[in-house]
Amino acid sequence: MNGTVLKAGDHTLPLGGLPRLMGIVNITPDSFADGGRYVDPVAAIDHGLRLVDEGADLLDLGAESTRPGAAPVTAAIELERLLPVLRELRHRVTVPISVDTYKAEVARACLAEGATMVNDISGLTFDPDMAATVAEGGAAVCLMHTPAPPRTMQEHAHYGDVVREVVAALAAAVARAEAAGIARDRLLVDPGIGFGKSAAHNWEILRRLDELHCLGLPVLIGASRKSFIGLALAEGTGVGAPWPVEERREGSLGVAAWCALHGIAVLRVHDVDATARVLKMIAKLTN
Ligand code: HH2
Repeated sequence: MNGTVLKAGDHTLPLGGLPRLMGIVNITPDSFADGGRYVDPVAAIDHGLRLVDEGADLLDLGAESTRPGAAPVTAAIELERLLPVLRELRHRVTVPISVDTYKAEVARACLAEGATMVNDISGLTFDPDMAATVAEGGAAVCLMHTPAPPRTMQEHAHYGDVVREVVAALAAAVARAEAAGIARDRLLVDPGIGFGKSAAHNWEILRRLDELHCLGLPVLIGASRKSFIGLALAEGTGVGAPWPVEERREGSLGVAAWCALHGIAVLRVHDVDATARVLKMIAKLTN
């Protein structure tokens, strides 16, 4: 994938070397890893600025937790949380700002306020207006796989061959995007680690990352601090499983290193500083 770029609004982000880092800003009371820490707009803005200082190439603003079992929030609540943060950050950072939403109304309002990418966990399936909204806004879009909305997705964690089924679903999402007029250089695909998948499914997808490249599009992976990492860390330690979220940093970095060695274009991470340091070492080893 050397020589490829991601276009997001007027931004052009070169891809093809080591992964780009997408720093997570969760403006939520209940996100699984950092719920409540950045629900205050000032704290969220400071966090976004810090992530960019630490090396984030993109920011992903989210205002609705999509952890397993999470209840949806209204578009009005999402916008109430997102807009003050977006309005400030868009003038204070030069990196593209993505909004993590599956609601076209939220995406449209954020694109009008300076966001240039939509991170849609549903791969353009939950809201019939999303594909046109992204196309009209000239935005980039991350097409993620989930078999169902967060509240019920773990009931759908049943696959024959998880990688083949996820690839087929992502190919359908790409077709939806192209039919709506979204150019391929505005697309990312994401297998949706932890979304309607067991820990075994997540490891299977990660072991077989190379197969995701058959779509011919840059791949984003969001594994940071997820519970399958906490479960793996607990194995053989006698400590109750899974390890708590604040103890999953090294595990997340291990997975990030693996992704970097398997052609992943973008890593969606909480710990930008530490991940950037891991990538520096990998750059030395692979150049
Ligand atoms: N994971 C989460 C949210 N959005 N988007 C993409 N494209 N890929 C992911 O793996 C992904 C995502 C869940 O992580 P987080 O935002 O930290 O937690 P929460 O949903 O509880 O806010």
